[in-house]
Amino acid sequence: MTRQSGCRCPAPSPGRIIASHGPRVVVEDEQGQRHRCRLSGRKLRAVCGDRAQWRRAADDSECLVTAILPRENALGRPDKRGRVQVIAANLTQLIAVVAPSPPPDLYMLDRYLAAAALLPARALIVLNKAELSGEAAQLRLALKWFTRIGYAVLETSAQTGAGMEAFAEALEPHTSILLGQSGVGKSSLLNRLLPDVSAATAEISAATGEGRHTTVVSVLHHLPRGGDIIDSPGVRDYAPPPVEPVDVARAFIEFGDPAAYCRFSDCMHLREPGCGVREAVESGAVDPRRYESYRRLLRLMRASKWGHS
Ligand SMILES: Nc1nc2c(ncn2[C@@H]2O[C@H](COP(=O)(O)OP(=O)(O)O)[C@@H](O)[C@H]2O)c(=O)[nH]1
Ligand SMILES: [Mg+2]
Ligand SMILES: [Zn+2]
Repeated sequence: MTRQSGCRCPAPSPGRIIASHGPRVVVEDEQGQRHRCRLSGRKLRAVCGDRAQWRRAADDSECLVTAILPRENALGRPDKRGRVQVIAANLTQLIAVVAPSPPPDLYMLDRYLAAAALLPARALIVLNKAELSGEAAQLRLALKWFTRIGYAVLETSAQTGAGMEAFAEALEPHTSILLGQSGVGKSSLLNRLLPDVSAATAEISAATGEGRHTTVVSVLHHLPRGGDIIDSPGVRDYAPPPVEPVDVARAFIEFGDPAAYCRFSDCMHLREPGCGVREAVESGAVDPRRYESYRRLLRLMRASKWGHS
């Protein structure tokens, strides 16, 4: 016996956070059993996707999360006070959903992809409402640039079900999160993947004591074909987390090769002489819109209270 004879506390075992609402969480153990838990200790913070240690309290009255294991990565967003609020942890894939309506915002798409590059996690672009072929034509053309620089693009229709097989396959080996402007069809896609998603969400939310307010609880769902998806209300107007201005260039993956030709190793690709990235923009190898997007994001990071200039 390694435990002290006076303590009747059961030993902690490993689990994963599948729902969180403040100090109330739901942990799934290694056998797939779910336990309603309280975070022990004021400093503990847990989000969906976290790996945790948990145990029953000595009097068996409740379960306690005693530790959060180190995170592989964490997706965060600045809150109103400029502090980073973590939305989900241990993600391997960010899915940026775009659609012909509402009018697509490619600068926002760049920011989702930037967040994926910095996490780091795989990025997948999903063009939903693809059955609206006329309206989708222009967006499809714009997305060719993203394919060219190495991003995976899938077309789906949550309405007709087209493309859902390939989408489910792309989700299989990953823990993913859906990002995208309001109205692009994130909830509809999730419903296609998991027809009983609202029932599952309500059940898990009830376990966190938030039964009625299912829209405020983040939930990790297991997909029938394999893979997990985190459904979080916290990503509606998602903006990428604070990054150092030098990190912004890293978030634009196609700048990597031309940046090797910059005269200065700390080139910010703005007005410096001998800039490989600006030359690539002039020669057409880098999309001028993406370069403009880089400058906008850099300005945003410098102006924001979270940026460091
Ligand atoms: N035509 C079409 N409409 C869709 C498709 N997917 C979702 N919608 C509609 O788009 C609107 C917004 O969808 P919703 O799933 O709520 O988007 P969310 O805000 O991203 O969660 C709803 O009226 C859906 O019925 C699709 O593939 N094709
Ligand atoms: Mg929605
Ligand atoms: Zn440069």
